Amino acid sequence: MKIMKFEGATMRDAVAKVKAELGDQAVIISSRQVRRGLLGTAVEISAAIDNESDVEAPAPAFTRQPPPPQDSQADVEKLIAPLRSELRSLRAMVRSNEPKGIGKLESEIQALRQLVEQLAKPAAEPAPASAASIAQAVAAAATKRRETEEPALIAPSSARVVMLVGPTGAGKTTTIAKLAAHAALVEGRRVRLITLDTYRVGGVDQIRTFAELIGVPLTVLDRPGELANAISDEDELTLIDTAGRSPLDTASVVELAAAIGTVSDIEIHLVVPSSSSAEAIDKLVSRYTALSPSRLLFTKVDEHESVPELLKAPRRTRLPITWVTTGQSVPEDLEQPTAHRLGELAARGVQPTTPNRNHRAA
Ligand SMILES: Nc1nc2c(ncn2[C@@H]2O[C@H](COP(=O)(O)OP(=O)(O)O)[C@@H](O)[C@H]2O)c(=O)[nH]1
Ligand SMILES: [Mg+2]
Repeated sequence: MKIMKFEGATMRDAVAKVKAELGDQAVIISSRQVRRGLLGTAVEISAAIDNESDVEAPAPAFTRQPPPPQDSQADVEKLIAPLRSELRSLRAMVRSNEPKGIGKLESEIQALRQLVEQLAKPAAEPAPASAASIAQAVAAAATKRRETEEPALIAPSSARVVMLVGPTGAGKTTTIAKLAAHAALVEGRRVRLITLDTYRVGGVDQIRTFAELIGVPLTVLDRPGELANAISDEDELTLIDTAGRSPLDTASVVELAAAIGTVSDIEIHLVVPSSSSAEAIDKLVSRYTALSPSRLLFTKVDEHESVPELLKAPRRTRLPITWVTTGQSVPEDLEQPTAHRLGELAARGVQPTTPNRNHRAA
């Protein structure tokens, strides 16, 4: 509280001074008449003013807090509005006890959480390429290349002229008969047989018997050089039987190779008895190289409990298999195996109960 004294000629003058100085809130505590000069008097007033009244007085500008601007409040409201409505719908959902909606909501929240976590994660730095990782990548690429270049185990026959070559007694003539029977009797194709096996006594008789039984024409050639002229476009399939010769007789292979030089669309199958070792097969392949056989034909698979070379030889020699033979019966014991079937035959041979025993040549 502040107390001040005011003096006026009259009481009215003194009060006016109080008010002028301290305002209407001032409280007059006391007043008295005082002597002034020899004859004069004056009125003295003591007045007080409460300091707290100052609070009501306008404060200095810098102490005042500015009210939030109208625009930012509107922005906040804008942001909050969708949340409010979301909350309202959530409340409504919970109140209406809608389990389906809640489940959906939960999964949405979960998805959002995952998204936020992902976004929050620092981007993964690409691993620096180390020598080891480069070597790994190179090795993987090489493996892939090897896989794509992996020689085929099987391949269908696609030529119009098919010739069987191979050692004596391998089963060439019997197989020719099976193929001819299948093509002519099952597929109804126009088939011709040609034999070059005039070397061995009885060779022609054997195939002639088959030709007559099946009902297909047979051409007997004394010399391989006559071959090109014997092949006719009118025949849909020409099957050529050849004589087996001594492993030392390379001249006959060269002669045959020369004879077929002018024959187009010919496919040569190297006939391999299933008893052959890997080494024997490789020797056979190199012996017949001049003829460039394109297939291996395994015979007598039925005589073995397993024939691993059915899988190994095609890969090693890069000569796939079209047919295998599984017995002496003509025409039944001939199969055109799938790779899976080839695997079965390689592992277990011909099982007596195997239902697919007689896969007919396609
Ligand atoms: N067990 C069995 N014997 C076969 C098979 N193929 C041919 N043979 C027999 O092997 C022998 C020789 O057959 P052949 O066709 O004359 O052989 P080629 O000299 O190569 O013409 C004959 O007794 C055939 O019956 C076969 O798949 N399984
Ligand atoms: Mg023969």
